[in-house]
Amino acid sequence: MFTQGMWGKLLAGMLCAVFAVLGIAGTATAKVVKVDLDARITNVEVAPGVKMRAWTFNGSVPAPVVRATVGDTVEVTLTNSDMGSKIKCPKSLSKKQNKKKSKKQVRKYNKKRKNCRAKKRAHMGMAHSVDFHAAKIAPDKAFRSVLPGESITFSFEAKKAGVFMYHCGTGPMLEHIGMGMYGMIVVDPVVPRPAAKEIFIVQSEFYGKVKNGWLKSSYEAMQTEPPKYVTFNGTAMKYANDPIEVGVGEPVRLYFVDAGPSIFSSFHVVGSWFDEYQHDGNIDEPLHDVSTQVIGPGGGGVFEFTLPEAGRYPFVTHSILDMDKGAVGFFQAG
Ligand SMILES: [Cu+2]
Repeated sequence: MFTQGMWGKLLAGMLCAVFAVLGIAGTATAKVVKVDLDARITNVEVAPGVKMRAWTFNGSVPAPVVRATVGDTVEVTLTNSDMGSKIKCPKSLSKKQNKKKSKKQVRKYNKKRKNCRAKKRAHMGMAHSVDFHAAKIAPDKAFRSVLPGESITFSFEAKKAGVFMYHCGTGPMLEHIGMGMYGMIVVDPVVPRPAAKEIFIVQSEFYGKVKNGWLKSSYEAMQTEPPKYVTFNGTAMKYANDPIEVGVGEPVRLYFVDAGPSIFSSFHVVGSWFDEYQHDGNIDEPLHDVSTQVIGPGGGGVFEFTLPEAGRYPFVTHSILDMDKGAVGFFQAG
């Protein structure tokens, strides 16, 4: 979980930090927010005791929360460090080598070589890109794919306050998002929102079968199967096992993104309702007194609420099948 208090630590701890330097564009306080994203493969925990070899930005799923203010220039540099595995496979047999081996030995050797080459193909470095939903920009230039070892830099002005997804947009996008390449950007209004406890949640789902403590994810599973896990911040049951502490009556602001790739969220807090819901974090036209809110893949919203008395309050996607797959957590009040 990312809370307001952890924000500074999170930034400082990232190998590829998201940091800001003073600039001159926009309002008097506008700045340039530099965002360094590194596309690389990392092992992550998608459920208690279950790991996955994920495709990531900066080694985590979801990727770090990026934060800017309306008027800021967001300068994104994406470096593609996904060089794949250096797997060496046996060479094909020469005629001379072939003659020296029995038919059974040749079959065994060729099978070993074929399996190795398939494994190598599956772990080859590949192109990646990054698409920011907070940007109004020509995507064929800014969001274009970069090959392993290359990088791209582009800038956009944060024009609209809100909460937005960013993700790899390289095809097949289902696979690149399904493997873990997404995060959240929060754009604050120039006049800051009132003080509140801030919580950042990305819902997403993972596909495949579990074998020996590893989720074997695949593009085919994403196309043909229901998800194995539906998660808040990348791990099934994360906040069921480690509840988020909230003060009784304390104003809570929850920034939410549904990264998908394909499952809608129906977000709800048991025992409370949302005093305010801002779709995409749009401060101009909030809804009031919302019990349950649908947010589709690629969308986001800001929930404002309080917990009225001491107790344990589940927060869930009220799409119950998905809740049972891991999209449930607790707020502990008092
Ligand atoms: Cu990608």
